[in-house]
Amino acid sequence: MEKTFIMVKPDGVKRHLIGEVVKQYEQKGLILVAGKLMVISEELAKKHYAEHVDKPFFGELVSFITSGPVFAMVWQGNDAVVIGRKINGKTKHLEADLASIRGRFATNTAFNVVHGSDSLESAEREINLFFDESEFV
Ligand code: RTP
Ligand code: MG
Repeated sequence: MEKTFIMVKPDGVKRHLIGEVVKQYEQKGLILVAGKLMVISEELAKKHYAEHVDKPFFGELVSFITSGPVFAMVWQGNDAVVIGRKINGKTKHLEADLASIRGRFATNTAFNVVHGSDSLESAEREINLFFDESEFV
């Protein structure tokens, strides 16, 4: 069984979309094994987005993701990583399928409501960054 790290970003929390995101994952049949509301520190944000450190939008990305509470989750199931990417939709809001979370709710590439791990390796890294063993149910 795979695990993936999914997060409702500050814009999604402000727009009251936690329930909508959780519902999509529950209805698809993935199992929630950890979850918490938290504010990300600058240190954690820089580690989480380390792959983007050289991108022109890195500074904005770190200030956005630390700007308010996020809802961090770990979902488990067959092919959880790929399913998570499909449920969330493509990064660029104009390319996101209209049935996906970003397709339905995002009107901007930067403020795109949700995060999802892009590979099994990323999922393991991100889960370890955000959760302790003791937080899994
Ligand atoms: P995520 O990591 O949030 O699930 O998104 P992703 O894999 O689909 O996209 P990624 O390339 O990892 O980009 C991370 C986040 O950076 C913001 N972004 N802004 N201004 C821009 O051109 C731009 N491009 C990306 C988005 O918030 C994206 O989700
Ligand atoms: Mg990514």
